[in-house]
Amino acid sequence: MKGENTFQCPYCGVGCGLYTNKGEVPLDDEVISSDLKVRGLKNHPANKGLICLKGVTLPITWKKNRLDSPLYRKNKNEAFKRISWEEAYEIITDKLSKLSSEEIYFYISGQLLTEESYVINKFAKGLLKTNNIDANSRLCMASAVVAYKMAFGSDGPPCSYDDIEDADVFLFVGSNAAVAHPVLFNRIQRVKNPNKVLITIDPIESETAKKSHLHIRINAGTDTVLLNAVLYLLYKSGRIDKEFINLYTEGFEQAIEEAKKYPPSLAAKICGVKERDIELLAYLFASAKKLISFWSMGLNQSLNGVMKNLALINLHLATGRLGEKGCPFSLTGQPNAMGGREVGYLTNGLPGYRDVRIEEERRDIEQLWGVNGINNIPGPTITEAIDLILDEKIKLLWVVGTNPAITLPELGKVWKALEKVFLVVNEAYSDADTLKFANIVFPAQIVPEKEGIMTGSDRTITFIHSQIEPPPNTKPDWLIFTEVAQRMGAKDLFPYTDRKEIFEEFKKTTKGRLCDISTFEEKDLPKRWGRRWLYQTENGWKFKTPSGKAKFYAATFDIADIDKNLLKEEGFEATLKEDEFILINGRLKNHWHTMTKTGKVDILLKQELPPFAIIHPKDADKLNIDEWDLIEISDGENSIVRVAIFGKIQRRHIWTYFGYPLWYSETSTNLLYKDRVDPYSKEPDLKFRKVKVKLHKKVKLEEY
Ligand SMILES: Nc1nc2c(c(=O)[nH]1)N[C@H]1C(S)=C(S)[C@@H](COP(=O)(O)OP(=O)(O)OC[C@H]3O[C@@H](n4cnc5c(=O)[nH]c(N)nc54)[C@H](O)[C@@H]3O)O[C@H]1N2
Ligand SMILES: Nc1nc2c(c(=O)[nH]1)N[C@H]1C(S)=C(S)[C@@H](COP(=O)(O)OP(=O)(O)OC[C@H]3O[C@@H](n4cnc5c(=O)[nH]c(N)nc54)[C@H](O)[C@@H]3O)O[C@H]1N2
Ligand code: SF4
Ligand SMILES: [Mo]
Repeated sequence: MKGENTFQCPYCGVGCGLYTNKGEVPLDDEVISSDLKVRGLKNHPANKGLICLKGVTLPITWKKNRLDSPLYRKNKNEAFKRISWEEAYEIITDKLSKLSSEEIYFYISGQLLTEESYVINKFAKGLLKTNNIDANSRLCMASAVVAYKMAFGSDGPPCSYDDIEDADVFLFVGSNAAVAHPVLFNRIQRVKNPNKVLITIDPIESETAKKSHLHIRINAGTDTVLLNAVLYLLYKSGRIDKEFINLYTEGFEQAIEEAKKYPPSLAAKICGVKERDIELLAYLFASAKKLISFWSMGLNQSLNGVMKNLALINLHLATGRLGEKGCPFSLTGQPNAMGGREVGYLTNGLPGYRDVRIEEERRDIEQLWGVNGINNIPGPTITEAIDLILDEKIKLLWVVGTNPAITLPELGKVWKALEKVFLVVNEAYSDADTLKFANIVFPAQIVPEKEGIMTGSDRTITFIHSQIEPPPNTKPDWLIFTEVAQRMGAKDLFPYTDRKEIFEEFKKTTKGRLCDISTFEEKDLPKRWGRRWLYQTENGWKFKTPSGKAKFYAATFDIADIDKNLLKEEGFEATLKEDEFILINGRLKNHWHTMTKTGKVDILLKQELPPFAIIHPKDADKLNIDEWDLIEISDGENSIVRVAIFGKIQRRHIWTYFGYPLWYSETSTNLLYKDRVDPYSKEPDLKFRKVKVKLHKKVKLEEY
């Protein structure tokens, strides 16, 4: 145990401040009774002392199945050999030197420290001069980022957690915050306001829906229509904020023209909701004291993801619900997806919320780094890179802090690509599924073994003090990249001997930018960058768009796999044959994605069902499916097997978990999702797929 005793939780984007006492790390599951405790930090602005079960059980995840040596194999059918760091560095530098920059690709993660994302981004864009770098945020926040930028000129979230305590209406659209952002949800539940209303829009009665006053059980993929209908009603009844619209926005007419296409009666049919629910939403947008809408993957991961976002932001702009009166609040998923935005780790980004396409911004960074020729064309996204691997254009893939063998869409194709490419993986655990395809493995340290910063959903940066000794022979990701760069002769660009030097360099790139943290000191953290209401000035609102005004958009509706005309004429069910369903998915309360950490915690595992899918009992009945039978879900090409569980889900929808690792379920959910993407954000449609469902095996309960 070393350093001060506080750190940020390495799980979700709430970004809770946690602390440890000075106990020994237990080697088994006795953590609850052991003398080592992880608890919520009382004076942290995100959680104010609260913590969830994933946070409490962190210590159990720290020691099991850790990698403790670099591994190598030339051929993927051979077993790995343990090699020294020097040998591993020799192999990788040799390999890199023989490839052109465009043959190399980096796929990184919102779970890395800001310093780490910064260094890897610099390695790609500054040293190799390639924009072949993307992160798992592409599967996550990309649509929200693009929509925020379109509407506000920047993707800095406009408000903060401080807005929660005096709000009265909380709208969750495609967000299961009770599961995915539990401490935030807990904070909302604690708000003492007799007029408080929680509403959830979700095809399934999620944990959040259960705890809400109203659940609007919408057909998957149709949120744009619902939200347009709400705008239409607000407009028609004159309950819009004309002053705000005139002073601070542009494009209102376009948005209304589009919204007019969806009168509530039509929208109700398309969305499978009651007209009255649309009226109620309009009423709340018009009359709430302060309305915050939270959204997450139910909106972002869609062919229509950016438009879903914009349709929601339109409602806030039309009713002037920013700042004192509310906020459109995109919940980030991972602990440091926000830090990733700050360093610009996607295909088009540069540090300090900059873009490779903007000459001046490129020059800034070239000057700061002392390099020339940063590439001005955004690189391919990760799903495009998979195709480029299969086309033999990309020959080396370096994966850091993500587990694409489970979480990318169209896994059949992804596995072929991972098999084909020379794969380098920085990973902490020996049982992560992506390792099955690797050539070189670098054993990585995790939070809170290493120190550094992360930024939570509301722009609050927390310092992670190292809490435990890392396993011997492991290194933090920033050091691995620094040492490789140094061996490639780039000591001037990567002179770091200490993580703090990277922090100081990164700070300089933010000077004068929206996310300016150039004066932040580690000792001041946790601290939020920007004003509480990011786009507010002394004289009203000023956005980062060229005109300074926020922008409405015509939020056009699109949907995959479904005949849109039939949908309008006859409604959702009419578009599906009797055994056809829409497969949706989401998260489990006690597990983190591919379970490399939470899967090691017995008390979390014991609460879990075998791989299951939730289906409406009436739909199941028609297919002769009883609860606990095994069912097969297929798209004609691939199929998965799940235990049928009955639940309150929209008819003809079926829900499962996407993150089961292969040791937990032999059949991976993402075999069924396609890599079709939103046209603006290139975020894959990871939540919507037409499938067929049938009985796989009748199961007697004794068999469980
Ligand atoms: N316990 C836990 N917490 C996590 C994570 C985890 O793995 N485990 N992961 C973190 C990460 S990276 C992220 S991105 C967040 C994600 O947080 P969320 O987005 O809240 O999580 P999901 O369960 O994926 O999706 C939310 C809901 O969207 C619904 N949905 C699906 N399709 C539609 C649709 O078309 N419209 C609407 N309105 N709803 C739809 C699903 O039924 C689901 O209930 O969670 C973070 N927190
Ligand atoms: N169908 C469907 N697919 C989805 C989603 C969905 O809702 N539906 N959600 C998408 C979203 S939002 C997300 S964010 C992704 C998440 O998908 P992934 O990022 O692939 O999932 P994780 O299990 O979080 O993988 C993180 C990996 O990094 C390792 N790791 C942890 N800490 C460190 C570290 O400090 N350094 C290194 N080198 N490794 C570390 C972990 O052991 C783990 O193997 O899944 C996406 N895929
Ligand atoms: S709410 Fe999220 S950040 Fe907070 S303790 Fe739980 S998993 Fe960690
Ligand atoms: Mo995510």
